[in-house]
Amino acid sequence: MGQLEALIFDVDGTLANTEKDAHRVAFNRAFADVGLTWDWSVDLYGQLLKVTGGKERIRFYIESWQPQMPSVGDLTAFDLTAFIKDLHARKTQHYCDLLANEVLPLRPGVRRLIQEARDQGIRLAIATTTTPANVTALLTHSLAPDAMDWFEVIAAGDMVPQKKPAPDIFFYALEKMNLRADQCVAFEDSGNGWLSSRDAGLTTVVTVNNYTANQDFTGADLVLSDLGEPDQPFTVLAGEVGTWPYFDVTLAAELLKRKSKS
Ligand code: XBP
Ligand code: MG
Repeated sequence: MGQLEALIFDVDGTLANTEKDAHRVAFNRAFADVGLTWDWSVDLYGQLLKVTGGKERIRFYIESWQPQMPSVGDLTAFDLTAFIKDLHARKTQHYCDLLANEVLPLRPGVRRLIQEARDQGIRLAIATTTTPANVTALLTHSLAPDAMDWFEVIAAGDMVPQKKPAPDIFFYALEKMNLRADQCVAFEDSGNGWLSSRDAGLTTVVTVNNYTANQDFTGADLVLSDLGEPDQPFTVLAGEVGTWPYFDVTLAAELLKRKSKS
């Protein structure tokens, strides 16, 4: 079992609560652009989140909620793919505009932990199913203008054939960093994300949110309300942290050490 070398972060739901107020809103704006009356409510979006990836989510919605939509039902499989691709490109533009215009706050402890890792020479990476442009928008506007340079690898979207819950995106990030799973700690917020990091062999810390609090994280190394801050301790939902009030680099290293002994 290795020494801690890197932290690998999921983006949506982990760095910030992007789904309800940003991705969902952007999807609805894209639908309106092309004259569709589809409205993804907060509740419906919660159901749709079981499918990762925006294009895949739109397809799942059409198949399950709009099966007889004539303009879609008459299309060939190729045309449906092109229709979804166009809709999704509009959604990505809306998402990036939204994050540029109203800054979405990072979740508790995220900025502190990233800064601490940088100060201690711990390497940083991103592993997400979202589109690369969305990662740039969030990191640049919500973390720091030069934050893209802080991450050695940004593994995102269609860079791998299979999105989460498949482990491919984490394997991709590990390969690019030339690291083994036992040298890294991953941060996730969802059941799909946890399955992905687990199957990549990564020690995983889950920080839940409103959409994911009731999902199954059996086997995760730690399940927390959030990363916590010195004046705003986390709540531990599963796992053992002793007296640690908030998540820091030392606790990440401790989790790897514990695993090597088990
Ligand atoms: C995040 C997602 C993403 C976004 C949409 O999952 O599922 O698909 O909702 O992004 P995770 P795109 O946090 O597990 O990576 O529309 O750009 O695909
Ligand atoms: Mg996520």
